[in-house]
This record gives sequence, structure tokens and C-alpha cells, in this order.
Amino acid sequence: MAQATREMGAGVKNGEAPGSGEGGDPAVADLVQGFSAEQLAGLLADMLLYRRFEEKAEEAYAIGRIGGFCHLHIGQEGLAAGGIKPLRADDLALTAYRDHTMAIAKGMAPRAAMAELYGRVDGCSGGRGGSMHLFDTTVGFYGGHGIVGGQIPLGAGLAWAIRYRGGDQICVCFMGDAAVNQGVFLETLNMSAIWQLPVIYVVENNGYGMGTAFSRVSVTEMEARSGAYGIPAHTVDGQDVLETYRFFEGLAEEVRGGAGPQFVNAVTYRFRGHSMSDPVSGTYRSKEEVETHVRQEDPITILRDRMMKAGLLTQEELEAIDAEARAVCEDAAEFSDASALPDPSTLYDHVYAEINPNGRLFLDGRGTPGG
Ligand SMILES: Cc1ncc(C[n+]2csc(CCOP(=O)(O)OP(=O)(O)O)c2C)c(N)n1
Repeated sequence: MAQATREMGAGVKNGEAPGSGEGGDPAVADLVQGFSAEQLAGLLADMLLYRRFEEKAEEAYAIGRIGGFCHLHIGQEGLAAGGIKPLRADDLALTAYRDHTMAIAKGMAPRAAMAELYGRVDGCSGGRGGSMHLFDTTVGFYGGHGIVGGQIPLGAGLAWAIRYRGGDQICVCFMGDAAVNQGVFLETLNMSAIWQLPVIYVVENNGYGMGTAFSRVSVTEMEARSGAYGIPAHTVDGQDVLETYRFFEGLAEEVRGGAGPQFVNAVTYRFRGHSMSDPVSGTYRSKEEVETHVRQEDPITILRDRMMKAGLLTQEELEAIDAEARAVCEDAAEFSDASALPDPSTLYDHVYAEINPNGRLFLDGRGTPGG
């Protein structure tokens, strides 16, 4: 599907494509139509930042600065940029444990994200959550969840809270393909449909759950998963950030306007191993398969090439954007190195909820839905 969309686009007839720079290829100009040069450069910069952040995390992990679990999103950045950037700042998003780029896309500072990976006090969760539990309600990012499918009912809960408080935000809840076989997925879709909640469930369909190909253990017609609940299903090419961005921009407004819950099958591919403890391909997929995807379906390369062919990006501009991304990530790593470890005397802080003066739990007033 991914490939078909890109080929179709490249064959589009020549036209007066706005945004095409001098000397640009008109067929490619059609593919960037609707985006200003600034928007395109912004999306490229976003994805390069995510890529460099994760490469830095990978490096820090290898030298023991980061411990515990660490799952990289490399290869799937088109979904962080295309799925989250079209949202409003006060919309809510949450995902599973492959969460670094998602948190940054929603507005978390790279320093706060990296310091959390390092387990330091300046991390977004005070160093207590680590890689899988990035969380910052002030930017509308509700985790970072290590239990497969654990975030799915929370997504419905957030959407319900939006409705209850009379807000017009939406909630976007990401998950991996293997999560759709968790029982909680079915219950949540059912309730979301009954209550017509303002929520979009997005499967980042990278074809694998750890070392198991999804096709070995399940039917692969992902769109059928939501049909039983009357929830509309959509498929999008997650490697094409522009298609993804346009798609989510439109769908978010439909849901905001009362269209009810939606289900999105976002086709993508994971370029690294399941986590830092795995080799890139392992025994469950061939080196050739991985290399082919990396060569043909890198979301950054696809956008870069289109912009260059459309005459909207020079090699020098690309290098400048990349240098900036690298500098931000270098700074985040240095900041994290200098940040302190949590004091052992605070070990039991935040274990139990505190009762507010009004006698109710949980309501801390910091960016909670509708607040
Ligand atoms: C309830 C539960 N069962 C098993 C695990 C172990 N586990 C961690 S990741 C994973 C695979 C999930 O794959 P998928 O949802 O497709 O996400 P991806 O890793 O591809 O992003 C499993 C089984 C877990 N964390 N939680």
C-alpha cells in the first residue's frame, strides 16, 4: 500500500503546483502541494530531530548512560510528525513504550525527555519512569505505557473526560499492531462506539510484535478490527509524512466536529530491533528485508528527495537543519549527564495519590483534560 501511494503520486500529471521552487520537478511539486516551503522544512526538521535524538539515546545506552528498557522509533518518525503535529496544543495523545519521538512531537523538551531516559531528576517524570514512561500533562502527553494495550482504555477515559468537561479537544491513542489482540482493545472500542467518544485509535502497523510477525499469528486485515463496532477504519502510508499529516489534519477536525471514534491502520516499518537488547533483524526477519525497507521507505529520505526534486531544499539547507538537530540532541545529552540522580530519600514519593483539600483524588489542575 505504502509503495502504491508513492508511485501513484509520482505519476501525477504536471500542473501549476504552488510551492514549487525554481528548477523543480513538476510531478514532484504536486506531491508537496498544499504545504508551504516553511511547513515542509519544519516537518523535515522535526523528523531529523527525532532521528538524531534516538541515535543519541542509542549511543548513550551503549556506553551505559541509559539503563533498563529502551525501544527506538527509528523508521516510524513519519507517524510522530504526521500524526501528532497536525493536532492542537491542547489535544491529548498517548502511546505505548515506543514513545520518545511522540512525546517530543507533542511538545516535550528534548532535555526533559533525554534526562528521563538517563533516570535523572530533571527528566519529565523526575527520573522515575525512564524510557517507557515519558509523561507530561502540560503538553497533553499522557504516556508512555509499558503494558501492551494498557494505554487503550486510558485513551477512551481521556476522551470521555473531554466530553464530560465540555471541551472540544480530541484524544489520539497510538498502539502497536500486536496490541489489537489484547482483550482490552475490544472492550474499549465497544465503549468508545457506544459513547461516540472524540478519539482516534492509531495502529502503528510495523508488521511485528517483538520477534513474531503479525501475519503468523493473526489475520492481517487490520481495517476489519473496528468494523464489528461500527467504527470507521482508514489506512494511511505512515512512511509518507505528507500523506499522513494531511490525513490526520482532516480526521482530527472531523472528530472535533462530532464524527465519533475512528480507527487508523498506519502502515510503517521498524528499522531497529524491538528494543536495545535485540539485534536489528534477529532470526525473525532477514537482513535483506530490513535493508530494503530502509532503502525504499525511510520517511526522512522520502521527504528530503521530494523537497530537493521540487527545488525546495538545497544540500546546504539540509546540512544546516541536520546540524541544528544534532546540536539540540548533544545539548540534551550533556544536560542529562549534568543532572542529578533522584535522592534515595525520595524513593516513596508519588507512590500513593495525595488527597487534595477538596477531598478528591487526582485533580491537580495541571493540564488535565478540559482544564
Ligand atoms: C500485557 C503485556 N504482554 C506482554 C508484554 C511483552 N511485550 C512487550 S512489547 C511486546 C510486543 C508488542 O508489539 P506491538 O504492540 O506490535 O508494538 P511494537 O513493539 O511493534 O511497537 C510484548 C509482547 C507486555 N509488555 N505487556
